[in-house]
Amino acid sequence: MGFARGERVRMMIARLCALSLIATSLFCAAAAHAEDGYRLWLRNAPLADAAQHKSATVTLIGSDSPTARLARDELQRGLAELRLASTAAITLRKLATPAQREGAFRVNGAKISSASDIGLLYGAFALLRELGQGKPLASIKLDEAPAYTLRMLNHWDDPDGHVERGYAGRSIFDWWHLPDRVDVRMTDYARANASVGINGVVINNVNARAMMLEPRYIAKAKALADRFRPWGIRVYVSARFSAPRDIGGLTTADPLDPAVRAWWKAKTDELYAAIPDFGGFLVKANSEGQPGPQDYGRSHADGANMLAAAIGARGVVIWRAFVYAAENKEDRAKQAFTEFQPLDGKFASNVIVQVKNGPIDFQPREPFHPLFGAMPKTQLAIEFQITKEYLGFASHLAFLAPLFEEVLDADTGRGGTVAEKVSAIAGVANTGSDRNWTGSDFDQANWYAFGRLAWNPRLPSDQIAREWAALTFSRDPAFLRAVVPMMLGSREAVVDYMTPLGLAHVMGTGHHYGPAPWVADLDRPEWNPVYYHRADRDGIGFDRTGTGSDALAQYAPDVAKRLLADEELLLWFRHVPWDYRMSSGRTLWEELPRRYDRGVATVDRMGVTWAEQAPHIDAQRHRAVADFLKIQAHEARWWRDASLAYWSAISGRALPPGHAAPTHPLNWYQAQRFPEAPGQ
Ligand code: BDP
Repeated sequence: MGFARGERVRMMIARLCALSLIATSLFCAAAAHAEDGYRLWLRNAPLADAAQHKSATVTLIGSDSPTARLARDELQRGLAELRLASTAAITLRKLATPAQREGAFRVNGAKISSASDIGLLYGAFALLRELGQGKPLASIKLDEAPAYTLRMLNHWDDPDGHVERGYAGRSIFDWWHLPDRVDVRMTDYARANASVGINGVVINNVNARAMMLEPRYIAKAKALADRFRPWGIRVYVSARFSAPRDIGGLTTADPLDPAVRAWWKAKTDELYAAIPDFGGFLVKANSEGQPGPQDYGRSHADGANMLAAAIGARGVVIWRAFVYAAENKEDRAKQAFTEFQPLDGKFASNVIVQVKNGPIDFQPREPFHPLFGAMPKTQLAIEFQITKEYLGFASHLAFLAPLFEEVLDADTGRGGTVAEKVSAIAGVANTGSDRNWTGSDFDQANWYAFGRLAWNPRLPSDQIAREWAALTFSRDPAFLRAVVPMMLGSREAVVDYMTPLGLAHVMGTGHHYGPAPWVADLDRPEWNPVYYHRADRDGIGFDRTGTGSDALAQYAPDVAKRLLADEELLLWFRHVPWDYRMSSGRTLWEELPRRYDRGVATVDRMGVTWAEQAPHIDAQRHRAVADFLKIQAHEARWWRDASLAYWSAISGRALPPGHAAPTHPLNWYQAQRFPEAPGQ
C-alpha cells in the first residue's frame, strides 16, 4: 500500500529541502571566496601567478612585543598573498634610538626600521601598500612620521546597537555579548585602522548614555581595549556630563562642587584600573540638549578642566565646540566662535577642543571653521564626518578626500593652514555591522582617506584615491584612469545637485534624507532649511557680511575678503537678488539650474564609467556599486527637480530656457515622507 497523498507531498518537500540545503551550502562555500568587500584595501591581490611565486622571509630584530610580532605576521601574510615574483628577505628592525615621533618609520627596500613597535607595524603596512600598487620592492623608500599624535575615530554608537547617523547596519561593537565574547571582527577592525595609522577610537555616541561609565560597561570597554592595544589603538569614552547625578547618586553635576570633582576622580581611577592606557573622555556639553557646565552657570573651560584634573597626565579630555542654542538669536554659524574664542588660554594642557570642519554641520561644502587659527593658546582638534549624514548616506558615491583636503589646506590668515593650526584629528566613523563595513564599497574609501590624511594632511586626494582604488579593486592602469577621476569629481557632483553655490542645510527634517528647502515649521528656527537659504521673491542667501550677521568678521580680514569673493560660497555669505550677475556673465537664476544639471549629468557619467569597469571587478562588488549608482542617479534628479520647483515657486520665475521642467509639481515633493530613514 502506497503513502497517503498528503504524506507523499510532505516527503517530497523534505527531499527538496535536503537538496536545497546542499545547494545552499555549496553556494555559500563559493560565496565565501567571492569578493564581498570584507577585506577592504587589505586584499593583497596576487602580483604573480602561483607558478612564478617566490618565497619571502621576514626577520624581526630588536623586539618581540605583541605589536612587533603583528608587524612580522602582517608582512608574512601579506607577502604570501601578494605572491611576489622574486625572492624577498625583509627585515624589521627596532632601533635603540628613541625620540622619533611615536609611530615614525623608515622603509628602504626590504629594510623596515623604527624606534617604536607601532612604527614597525605602520612600516609593514606601508610597505605592503606600496607593493600592492605594483611598485618593485627595491624602489620603495619611505621616511614617515605622523603629523598628529592623535588620529581618532568617533563612533556614534549607542549601547542598544543603534548608530546615530549610521548607514552600515548596527553598531560594529556587539555590546550585548561584550565582554565575554569579543568578536573576531574586532581584530579585523583594529587591523584596518592600524593599516592607515588610526590610533584612537571613541567607542560610543557623543549623545552619551551615563551607563557607559557603569562597571558593567567599563568591563566591555576594557575587553575592546585589550583587543585593540597590540594594534596601537587606545580606547576613549564619550562621557555624559550629568553622570554624577544620573548614576552617581549626587544631586548636582556642578563642576566646581567638591563632591562632583571627587566622583569624577574616583570614576577615572576606576577606568584606569581596568584600562591602564585609557585615552580619555570626549564630551558634548550644552549642545542640542546635552547637559553641561552652563547648567550651573559655569563655563566650558570649567567643565573641561574639572575632567582634565581627574585624568591628569594619564590621558586627555576632548571637549567639543559644536554648540548652538535655540534661545540664542545670534547666527548659528557664529555661536561656537562667540562662546569658545574668549576661552582661549583658559583650558588645561590636557584638554583638546574639538571643532567641526565648518561652522554649521558637516555640509557638502562649508567654509572652514573660524576657530581654526583663532585659539593659539589652546590645543584644537578638527572633526570631520566620515559617515555621510548630509551627502546621501551610504547610497551616494561621494569620495570625501577633496572635502577634507579643501578644509585642511585652507589658509586661516593667522599664520598657517587649518592643518597646521590643529594638533589632533577626529572622524565620525562610517563603519557598522554590514559585511562590507561601511554600507557601500566606495564608502570604504572615506575611512581610508580619513586615516591617510590624519597621518599626513598634505597627501593629495588623487594619490589617496589611486592607492585605495588599486588596493581595493584593481591596479590595472585603464581601471585607475577611469575610476580615480570619477572619485575625485564625485563630491563636487553632490554639491551641485544638493547645495550649489554655498547653499546649506536644505535636507529633510531630522533624518537629513532628500531635499526639503521649504520646511519652515520646526520648533527651533535654526532647524528649518528656510533659516539657511532665506529665499524670497527678491533673492536668496544668508547675509553674513557687515549688513547681516557679520559672521565674516570672525575670519582674518584677508581671508574674509577671499571667502566673500568665492562664488562657490556665494549664498553662504551673501543674500543676493535672483538677477545677481555671476562671473560667468550669467545671472544667478540662470546659473543655479546649470549647477543642478551638471550634478545630475556627472552622476549619469559615473554610472557609465562604472559599467565599463565590469571586466576589472568581481561581479558581486561591481553589481553592488552599480545598484547604488542607480539609486544615486534617481535621487540626484529628485534633488534637482524638487529644489528647482521650489526656487521657481518662491522667486516667481519660470526656469530659464534649456532646462527640463521638474517631473512633478512642487507639492508632490513636499508631500514625501520618510519616517523610517536610517540613522536618526
Ligand atoms: C549633527 C547630527 C546629530 C549629532 C550632532 C553632533 O545631526 O545627530 O548629534 O551633529 O555632532 O550633525 O553632536
